[in-house]
Amino acid sequence: MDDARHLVASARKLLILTGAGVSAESGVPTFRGPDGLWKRYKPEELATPQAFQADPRLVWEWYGFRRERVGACRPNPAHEAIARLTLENEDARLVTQNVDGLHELALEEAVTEGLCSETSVSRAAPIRLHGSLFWTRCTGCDHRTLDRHPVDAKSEASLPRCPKCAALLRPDVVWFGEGLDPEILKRAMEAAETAEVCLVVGTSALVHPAASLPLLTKESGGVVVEVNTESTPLTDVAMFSLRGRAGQILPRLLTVESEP
Ligand code: BJW
Ligand code: ZN
Repeated sequence: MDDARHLVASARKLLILTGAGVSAESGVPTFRGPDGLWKRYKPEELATPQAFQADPRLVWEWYGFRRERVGACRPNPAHEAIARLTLENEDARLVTQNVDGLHELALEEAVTEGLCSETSVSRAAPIRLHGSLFWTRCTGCDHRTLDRHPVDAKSEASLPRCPKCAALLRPDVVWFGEGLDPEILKRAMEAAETAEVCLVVGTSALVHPAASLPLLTKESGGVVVEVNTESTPLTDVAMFSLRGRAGQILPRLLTVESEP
């Protein structure tokens, strides 16, 4: 832990890549853990454009359920430690696969507590690889909107529709087989290529291109540090792999102790 803490603290450029495990202690179910299943469906069966085309009501029901569940969750000490670090360190970047908005909430709470200004919050905002649970986009036109309302998924007729063209709205997230926003991916890849340390937290590292970002850091001469309750395909690539809960490890890992 001490060696990893010194390494992270000494990095001039730091990339933090997070996955569902960082929100597990907030009560957000991970995708592939024991509580990752919803009804009898695996996330891989619902998070696809094919599933939405075949049964938009079912897919919206799942997203409505997740919106409600995530809407009641609060950031945990891992989100808070990351928010503090990215607010204090201009050369730290946060890239997240999560769609739950808890990193953003931790930043907003830091402003409310007077720990930082609105300007530093926009600089520290996470690069969201897979979109957001609380945004929708139209399947027929370019309309996109923030939407925190409960979803009425009783029937196909009650699903949310576009105010501009009346086509079905869909969650503004990236499903399997869909390309990531090229501009967002470019920013994430640049951050990975220039990072001296890539700190990977709470991801199974199975989903690409997100899981390839730490490899970019390594190929560019940087090092990888992993925090996870279990080993992953990145464990062998990492210089340090810290086994345990993000909410317990990150506050210790990211706290710079002042010299006596
Ligand atoms: C804790 C903890 C605690 C628990 N503390 N840790 C290269 C190789 C092979 C395949 C591909 C490839 N490149 C692309 C692909 C295909 C595909 C893919 O990756 N497939 C693999 C699964 C085989 N990728 C795609 O399709 C991507 N698109 C793409 O590449 O497009 C290319 C293209 C170009 C041009 C035209 C068309 C296409 C898109 C991927 C989108 C992923 N979307 C989802 C759903 C988002 C919306 C939603 O939320 O509903 O994103 S799937 C789901 O997985 C979600 C997550 O962000 C993502 C990653 O999951 P994550 O975060 O790792 O969670 P878990 O549950 O897997 O892991 C949790 C971890 O936490 C575990 O390790 C625990 O141990 C740990 N943990 N508690 C610390 N307290
Ligand atoms: Zn529309």
